Amino acid sequence: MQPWWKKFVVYQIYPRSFMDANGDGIGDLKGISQKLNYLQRLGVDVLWLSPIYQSPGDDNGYDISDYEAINPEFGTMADFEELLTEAHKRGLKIVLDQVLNHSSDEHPWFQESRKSKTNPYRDYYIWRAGKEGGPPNNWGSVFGGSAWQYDDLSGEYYLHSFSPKQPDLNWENPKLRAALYAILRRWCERGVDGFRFDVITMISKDQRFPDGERQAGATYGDFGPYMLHGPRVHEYLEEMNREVFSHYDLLTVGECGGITIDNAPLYAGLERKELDMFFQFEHVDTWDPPFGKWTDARFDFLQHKRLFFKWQKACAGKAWMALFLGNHDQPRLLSRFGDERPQWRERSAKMLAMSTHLMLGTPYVYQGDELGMSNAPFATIADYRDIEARNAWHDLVETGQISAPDMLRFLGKRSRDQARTPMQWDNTAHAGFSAADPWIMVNPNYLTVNAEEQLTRPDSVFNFYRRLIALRKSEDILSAGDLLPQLEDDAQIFAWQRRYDGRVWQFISNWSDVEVEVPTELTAAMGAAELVLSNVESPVPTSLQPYEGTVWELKG
Ligand code: TEU
Ligand code: CA
Repeated sequence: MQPWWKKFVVYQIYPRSFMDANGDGIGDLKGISQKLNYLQRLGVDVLWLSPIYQSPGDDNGYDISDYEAINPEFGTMADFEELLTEAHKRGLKIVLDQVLNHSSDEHPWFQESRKSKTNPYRDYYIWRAGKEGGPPNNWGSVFGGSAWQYDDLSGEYYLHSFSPKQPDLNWENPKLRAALYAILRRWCERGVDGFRFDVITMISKDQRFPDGERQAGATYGDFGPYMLHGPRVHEYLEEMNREVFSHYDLLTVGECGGITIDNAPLYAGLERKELDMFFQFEHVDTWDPPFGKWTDARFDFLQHKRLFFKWQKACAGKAWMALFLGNHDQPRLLSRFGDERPQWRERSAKMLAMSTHLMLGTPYVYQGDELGMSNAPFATIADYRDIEARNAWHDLVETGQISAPDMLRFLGKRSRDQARTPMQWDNTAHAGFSAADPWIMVNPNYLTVNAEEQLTRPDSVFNFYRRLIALRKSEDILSAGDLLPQLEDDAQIFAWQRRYDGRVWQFISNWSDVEVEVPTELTAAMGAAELVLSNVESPVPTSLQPYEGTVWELKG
């Protein structure tokens, strides 16, 4: 029997921006409960909630100060229990986000750890003496600045891969690991159905802590080789599996930045006992010179296609992959890979949905993508809320490296806040998200792009997602069939076949805004093909309209 999650679709909720029930401008757990019928209607099976725990909010909840308390902004444990019960009644599973690479500096463990070099919690974190009047090595943090913070209470530095308010936990310490596993077990006992593990590829550090390679002109060195896929990461995951996962029926997915086709079968191998599936980020973490992610360059279609085919081939029969084009750390997928212009908005949103849901793996829908939500017109840096955007402004604009207009353009294309604007429920004030001014601006296009309008319109993006999700339930070919890449060098068409049990499905899609002919190598087999699903009216197998996506069953 296949594990249940192979036929399932996961929906990611960013609680701050999903639905505000108590009118304080911040989404909350009661808000999610109110929208369960909507999610059930969409047909998704699993809800992954971005962190809901107590947190000072330096990184919107990815800085946890109590792994077992609910953030009061989101509600109470009773609200969580009600959400869990109501979700389960509707056949919806709940997967929690676990941030175990680091905690908040306000976590009691860290508060203790700081106190002295001999405190019993000292080794819950990574402390080192400085070198030559500076930090222990040259590593830079993901959010800018050094990855080490000096703490004068004990005269040592602690490691923080992200913000200084997110000290890295020391997985070398068996007591720390046991404490984390106990936390996970208690959530399982409460009835949660799985976990998404934040930056899980980073939990094991090279204990030599050497300097990292420094790009020309850069202030800091790269910690990558010493922190990604560190020496003990698989040992830890096997241990966590043995201590926690093996006792429950769970879905576990790793946020596996930097994962490669060689180590993916270790992290999420079908025969391994680590994680069920992994996220890879090669198609979204694209870097352009000279400022890395801060660029307004359009994505490269051929590169995008080749890397998905690479991953699909590498996973076949070996590992299981999570499929996605956007999440809470990325701009809106429609703005990035599709076309926002009114004539193409809905069609390209549907085509992108097909290209994800018709692959082999488990599709993830990020909240609002099922409506074709797009990037917001943030006008000034004051409109941005995210620590990454604000730090980058400080590091790059205030130092004169990038002009303000250029940086605003780059942020408009790449900032994480693009995915964090409130869900667009209807065309009333604040898009029906809240009775108050939301914590971050609403995209003004909510007047036309909203759930209420789409629920009743048969050809809406929402109803197209519904059909696509239903297809995965009714047709084993999508969850179990092989995937055969086609036209690997074609600059506009993304096409593949799925094959299972003697049946063949042909998917073809046009990623450009001009009509294209379908090459004869594909049309030759399409003679008696029967249409399964399309995003255009009256599709013909020999040519594709702009942003057309169609899937056919081949006969004979
Ligand atoms: O993200 C890990 C991560 O390194 C990136 O997604 C990063 O935030 C992005 O590339 C910056 O451009 C996870 C969470 O998903 C993210 O929200 C957190 O900020 C981060 O970990 C720290 O917990
Ligand atoms: Ca609220």
